[in-house]
Amino acid sequence: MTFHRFTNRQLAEIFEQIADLSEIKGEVIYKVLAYRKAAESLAELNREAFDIWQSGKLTEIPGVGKAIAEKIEELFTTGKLGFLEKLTAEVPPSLAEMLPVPDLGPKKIALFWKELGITTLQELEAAARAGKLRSLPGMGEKSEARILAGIEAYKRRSERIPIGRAYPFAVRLIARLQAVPGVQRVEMAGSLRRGRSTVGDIDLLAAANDSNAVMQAFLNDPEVTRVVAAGETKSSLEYGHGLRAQLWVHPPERFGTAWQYATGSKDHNVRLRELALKQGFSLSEHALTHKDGREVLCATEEEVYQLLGLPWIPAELREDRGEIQAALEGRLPRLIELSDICSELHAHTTWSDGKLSVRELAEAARKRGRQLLTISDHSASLAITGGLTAEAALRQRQEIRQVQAELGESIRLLHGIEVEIRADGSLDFPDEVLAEFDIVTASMHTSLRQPRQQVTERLLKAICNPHVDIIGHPTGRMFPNREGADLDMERIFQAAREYGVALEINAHPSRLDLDDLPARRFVEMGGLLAINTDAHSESDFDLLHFGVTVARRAWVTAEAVLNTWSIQRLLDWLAARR
Ligand code: DGT
Ligand code: CA
Ligand code: ZN
Repeated sequence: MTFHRFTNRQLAEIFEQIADLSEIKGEVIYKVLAYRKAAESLAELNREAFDIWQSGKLTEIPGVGKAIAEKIEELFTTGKLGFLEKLTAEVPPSLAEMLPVPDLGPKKIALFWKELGITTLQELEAAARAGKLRSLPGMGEKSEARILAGIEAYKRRSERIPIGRAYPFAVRLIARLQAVPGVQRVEMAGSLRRGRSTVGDIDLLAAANDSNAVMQAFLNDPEVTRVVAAGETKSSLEYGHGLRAQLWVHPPERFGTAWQYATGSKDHNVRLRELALKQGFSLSEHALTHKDGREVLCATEEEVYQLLGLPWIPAELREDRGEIQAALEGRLPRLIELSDICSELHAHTTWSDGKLSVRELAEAARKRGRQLLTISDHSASLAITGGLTAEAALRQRQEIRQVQAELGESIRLLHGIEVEIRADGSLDFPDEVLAEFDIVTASMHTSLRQPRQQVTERLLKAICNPHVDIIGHPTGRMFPNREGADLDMERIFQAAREYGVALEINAHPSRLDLDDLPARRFVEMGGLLAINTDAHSESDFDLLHFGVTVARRAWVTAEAVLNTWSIQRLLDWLAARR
């Protein structure tokens, strides 16, 4: 029997769609919520649901009960879902696209559909402009205008913002707000502080006794295009270039509870509030409050967690992925830190598409305290980068030796290569050429849209090559809009662990590949990671923190990351592989 291997993402989308359409249909809310919960849980799963199904354990997935498990099974066995087919025959699927529009709930969507036959956002906008909504039951001129404004806001609101854009913007904003008199501190909160690779908006939190001055400074920024909300403790803005930011201001003695709240995630906060309740507290944005009404103010987050009997939990872990349980049991990992990194294992020079010479690159790395730098230019078949031929690599090796002699012991240089994994899984250089490099990173840059089976086999072939030490940016994804290859990660991870090949977390914010969940899974299996900047210019070295943040979100300790090892240990590891 052949099965239909739906990915977790596909399954999540299916249950999300069922939730949306059931809600518009008027299904009881607990059923709608159950579908949503299942969708979320499937999307966050760090193993393929298909494999879980094959071991007969679908109902062990949080939020997956008997009814949902049966639907998943029907999808795997038949490739279809009768329930969804019936539902979409009843409720036009395009209606679901209107749900995220402000002021437009499921009830109104159903009303417009049933009364006016409206099934798309464009039709709705046209009807609102023509004044056709105001005469419907429960509607009026005002609610019609609100819906039009909601549609406009929705269209203006762009996609999630890559962290590589949001972070530097937030750093500048913080510097400006910190300079306002009376402001004690300004910090990132929300998904930005938790280090997600994309953020919905920039959340900032300021400590000040009087919010007025800092709020005014926030609002009176020439780049602001729209004030979404302006209040004493919270304001929210849009900027011309599609960024959104909100600022909370709290008195310093309440900063801890406020910062904890605003950092989220929402799910982490929900769990924490449950824990607080069990201990006779209620926890809000403003304070911990005893049952008897007495407030306990917390100036720091440490106090909040301590009062609940927990160690402070690093922001990157606050995703409700088991961190509170781990904290309760005293087994939070000692997360890797930026300062643990001493080697860069992936960087480019003018020999391919980098901007710096070997000497300049080495000096840039040394200036940032790296003790070891691998020069790893592209190999020849990646023509757009002017990659190296085997013969050019030999000349480059001479130059690296020369620069090493000039720089002495201040930094150790390795001669690496970022060898192209061709569409058929073969590498750009024959074994005898690869054997001459100190370290070999193999990467895919082209034909990423190959079918799952093919692209997985291709990468497996590279992992099994005895000369390959690291796989660079394993999926090839790029923000904002290139999806990674459709890899069977579980097989990749097993092979990489078996052959002792490290997988990269590419720190460039347009890549962040591997991302947090797969990296966590791989390390839990015993795999090794490398965190590299893939520097093509001097300033690229400063992007390393983005990669470390991904690793922290993946619960990774320094031990699992090659770049934290002493030079001797790294060289021994490489020697043992040769
Ligand atoms: P984003 O902006 O979509 O990337 O995600 P977040 O996590 O930054 O979420 P956002 O911006 O909606 O809210 C910022 C923080 O405010 C969030 O991380 C936690 C807190 N928060 C928001 N809504 C709620 C809520 O309903 N309950 C609780 N406990 N916290 C909330
Ligand atoms: Ca946010
Ligand atoms: Zn590269």
